[in-house]
Amino acid sequence: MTAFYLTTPIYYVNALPHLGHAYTTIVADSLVRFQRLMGKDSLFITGTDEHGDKIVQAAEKAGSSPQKLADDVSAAFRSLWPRLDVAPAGFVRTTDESHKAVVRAFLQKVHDAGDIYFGEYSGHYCYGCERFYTEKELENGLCPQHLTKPELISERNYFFRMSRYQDWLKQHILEKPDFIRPERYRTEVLALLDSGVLDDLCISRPKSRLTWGIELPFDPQYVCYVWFDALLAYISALGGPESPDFRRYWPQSEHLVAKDILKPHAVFWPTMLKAADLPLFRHLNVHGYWLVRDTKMSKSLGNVIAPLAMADTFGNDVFRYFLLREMHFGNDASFSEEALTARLNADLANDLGNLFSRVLSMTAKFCRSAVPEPGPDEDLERALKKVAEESVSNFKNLFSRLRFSAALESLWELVRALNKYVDAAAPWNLAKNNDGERLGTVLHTLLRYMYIVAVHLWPVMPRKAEVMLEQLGLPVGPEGPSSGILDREDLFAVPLMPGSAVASFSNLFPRRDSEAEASMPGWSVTEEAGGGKNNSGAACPSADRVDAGDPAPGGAIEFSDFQKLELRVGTVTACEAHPNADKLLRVMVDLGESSVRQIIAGIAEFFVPENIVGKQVVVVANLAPRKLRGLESRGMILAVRKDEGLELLSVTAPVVPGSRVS
Ligand code: ME8
Repeated sequence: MTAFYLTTPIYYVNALPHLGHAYTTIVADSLVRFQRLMGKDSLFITGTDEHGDKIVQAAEKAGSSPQKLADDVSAAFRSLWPRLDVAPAGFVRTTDESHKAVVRAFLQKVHDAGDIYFGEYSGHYCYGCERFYTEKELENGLCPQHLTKPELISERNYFFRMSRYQDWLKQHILEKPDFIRPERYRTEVLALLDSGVLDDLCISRPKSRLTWGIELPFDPQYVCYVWFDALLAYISALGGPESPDFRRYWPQSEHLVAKDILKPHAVFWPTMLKAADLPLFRHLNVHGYWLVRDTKMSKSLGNVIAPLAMADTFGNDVFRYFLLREMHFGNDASFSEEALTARLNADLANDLGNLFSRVLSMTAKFCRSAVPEPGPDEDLERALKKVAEESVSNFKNLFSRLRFSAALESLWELVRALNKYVDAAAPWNLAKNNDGERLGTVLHTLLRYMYIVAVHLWPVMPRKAEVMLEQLGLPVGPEGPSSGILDREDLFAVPLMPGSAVASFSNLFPRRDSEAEASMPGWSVTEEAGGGKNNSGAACPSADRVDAGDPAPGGAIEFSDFQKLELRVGTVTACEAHPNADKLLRVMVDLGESSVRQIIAGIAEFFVPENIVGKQVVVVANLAPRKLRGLESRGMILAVRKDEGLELLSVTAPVVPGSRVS
């Protein structure tokens, strides 16, 4: 089995994990899950970078010691990952003894080979960046990253002969076009190598100035520069260059970083490996920055996004989907709760969630939730197959090249085609006309492709994909679908057995409408404006309010007022109790649109939910959406009072869902 080894940066312990760290690590997790489904023996590692001035200063500021700070923050990173369903195979701390041993051996080897020398250096040192800047690199005399004045330091130090490898590195990048990707970062590194002579790298700090680091094996008066230490975590995570895991995984290694640490990864790291006579990694994958409403995230601006808060609000899977879908890998992206809500409502609730909801409720209604026997394919199925094959082939191709957003967009072409197929094949008409064979073909086809969608989504949304597969009667364990499944020739030969049970109801992605929620504090279902019970004849509570501008009950309205009303007949495809309100039912109504509507109706005391499924009802279809006890209602079902009960308005003979009442 081919191996696949991926690393995230080894994060500094001077700050708690934020959205940026979560993004890189979620990408790593998704990519490794994807490669596993492609049949590779895949793993990724992450960890914490704990040495250096930056950490000493942060500890001082926090009134702590570097060790205590490192212990606390490292633990915060480590415990975050499982909560985001991120499963690294290893977690390196640069203060681990095993890591220190790898660093010392590496330093000794490069020193013995003559690529580390002792010399005098004076330069502009920025403590924030932990590096010297040349005159040329400063902007108006200030560090370009921190906009602070660097200190002029002159001291004797150890240097790595990096300049020696400049031409070799350039040649390597030219020969391997995807060594650094996307292209814009490759171009940036080539421009840097072309702009002048590469300086040698100062790789030590005298203990008189800094003790919090790994002591140089050839001079106890010095500790190692933090980058020369941290980059080696990618190797120490595998047990060092002599280990079997190194031999197995290193030839297939890839790194994942953001643009902020391009130079250490694209210049320091390959030259270090070359000097130590170790093979290079295969790819350096560089992504852009998450901005918050187009502004850089920063503590001082108070806009640092805590990943857990977002994952708690939206759910892990929605959060993961959003991050991969919204950022075009390589470019910056803007984070906002509105953007997250929009993706949730459009892609997940409307497209994917509704597909599952409507197909499973139709299978419940027409086939008692048993997978039907398929008949022969017709043109509609042949066209769908073409879309599906193209969609998943593009998905795989794009995902493996880290073009996650485009890959998901490509998978959504299939999701949207499936919704259109429902509309075109109109299973409700087939049921009405007793065309059992064709109905079986249509529902079977839908269930099969829903399985294909769920399997492809597992790397991005593992928990939701597991629920989808369970709903389809094809559950998988926490390890997910079987390794290599996406690479199989017979991917489309889905193991759906006619007669096996599927779920009768699905509500994968409840919509969110924060504005509507906020605008309706204390809204009560049972109390209308005038007090007592509603007797307006409306079954949906969203019409119960009598606003100041409403005509008085019984008052005349103009014909043009009536024309504003869009009344349509719809078929109830599913119904259940509202999770947070005794008097409400959550009714799913098929109005012949691309997706089924959710209507929250105050009729729970009059109806058993199952008894409404399959009925045709009259719906006010153009009512503005409102949120009722946390669920969005998109319309109103009409009813009429009868004695102590309620009758739903209906038609005397079945009509096509969506037919207009006029
Ligand atoms: O640089 N958008 O650690 P670090 C996207 N210890 N990703 C972001 C981001 C943002 N706004 N902010 C941070 C270090 N990241 C070194 C690395 S590796 C041997 C040593 C992510 O804690 C992104 O992956 O500053 C970035 O490269 C990394 O966090 C920097 O993490």
